[in-house]
Amino acid sequence: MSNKLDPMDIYDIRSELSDDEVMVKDTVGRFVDDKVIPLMREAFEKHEFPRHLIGEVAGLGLLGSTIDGYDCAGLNSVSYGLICQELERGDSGLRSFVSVQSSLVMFPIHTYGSEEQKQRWLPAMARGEAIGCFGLTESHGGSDPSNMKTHAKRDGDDWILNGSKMWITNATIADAAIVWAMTDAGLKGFIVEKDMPGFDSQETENKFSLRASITGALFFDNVRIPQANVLPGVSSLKGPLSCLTQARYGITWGVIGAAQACLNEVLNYTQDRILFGKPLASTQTVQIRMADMSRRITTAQLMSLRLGRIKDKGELSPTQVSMAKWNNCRAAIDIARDARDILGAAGISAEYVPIRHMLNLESVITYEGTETIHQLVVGKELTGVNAFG
Ligand code: TGC
Ligand code: FAD
Repeated sequence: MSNKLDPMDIYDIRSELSDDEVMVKDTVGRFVDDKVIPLMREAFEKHEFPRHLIGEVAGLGLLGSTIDGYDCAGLNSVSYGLICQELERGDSGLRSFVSVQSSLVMFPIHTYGSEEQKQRWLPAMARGEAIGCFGLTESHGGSDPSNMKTHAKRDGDDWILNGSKMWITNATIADAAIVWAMTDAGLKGFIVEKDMPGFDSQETENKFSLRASITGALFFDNVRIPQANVLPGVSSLKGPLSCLTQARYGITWGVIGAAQACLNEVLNYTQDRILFGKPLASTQTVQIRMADMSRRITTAQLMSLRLGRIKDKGELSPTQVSMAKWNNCRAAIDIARDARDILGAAGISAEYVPIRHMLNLESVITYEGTETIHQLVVGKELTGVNAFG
């Protein structure tokens, strides 16, 4: 039997990519193999985000990569997806950093910001010299951001911001936080700068997931924000939700990378693991389990590629993103859990990647809309009935 298919790319997605997209994938892939994978195990165990990688990530043009101008790379959406996939093959934490900076901070500044805000923040963020975070979730329920308590009141030319945000990626290293708050004039986005009096952040410790990523809370105690720091283009929840569509799209690709890393690990392991006198890879049940991983990865790849092509045509619907975020996160977490099991006791060791990816994916399937939220978005599309209310 021929063995010509790439086990990580059974349907030859690579042949569907342009030369530029292949170059992006291979360049980021090499960076991940050489610089990211060797240090992620330790970073995860030490509960540390490898900050020194920010410069290299920026140097490769991976921050705000789809933005045209402002020192950004101006890549298409498929390239952005491939970047997420390759980074998350290393670790979801580094992909999270790039997702937040690109889709949740630079995207809203670019899409809804004033020219002055764009000039001030985008080039610095593309170079990794300024870090951003995105504050939407509050302690009383992240799934329902319309029930937001954080609020801002007009005071002359300024706004006075009060409230708090929880579970915020990059919280304690951010130079600027995009903070969503209710006002008498509807929901607005504020660029809160790290040195503004009354603004504080605190890291969330003891996480069992995304340990190589910084997560924290943001606190606002009468923070005075000048009008110049308000995003002029947002007046409703649609603003932050549109940012989530960008980040969720990237996640659909990212989790494919995590799943590929897990499949790759068990493909290797089961060749050498001899049980009952033969390699584990030769048993029917283990082959079926690995074939199922491959089937699910292939389905996810096809969904994300199609999504990217639709997005590049400007025809993307948030419901299509929800379906892929649901499908691909579910596939990846199931693959990681099954890969961990195939490794037996070794599967609980950090020496092998599945358990780290499995633990990370518990966050990834939760943030940017839980699985249930995405199922209900699809249900609403199909039935026309809103099950959230
Ligand atoms: P709803 O009435 O449905 O919508 C309000 C307005 O927004 C529009 N809209 C969207 N627009 C763009 N993209 C989307 N995904 C959109 N979803 C809705 C909608 O058309 C409407 O527009 P208009 O013109 O009619 O005003 O709002 P709702 O309050 O009923 O909520 C719907 C729901 C539940 C889907 C939404 O609240 C939701 O998505 N909840 C989940 C929240 C969430 O995902 N939070 C993520 C926080 S950030 C994060 O997790 C970062 S992790 C990053 C990392 O580390 O990688
Ligand atoms: P809840 O909203 O309290 O949900 C609890 C459970 O109820 C879930 O299982 C959910 O699916 C279910 N549920 C909700 N609604 C319904 C319903 N209508 N019917 C049935 N079941 C329902 N947020 C940010 O704003 N910025 C960030 O940078 C960010 N980074 C994060 C990083 C990490 C590591 C994590 C874990 C989270 C991060 N989040 C961030 C928060 C994330 O978006 C929220 O955790 C997520 O939206 C879910 O909110 P919640 O945790 O409050 O859960």
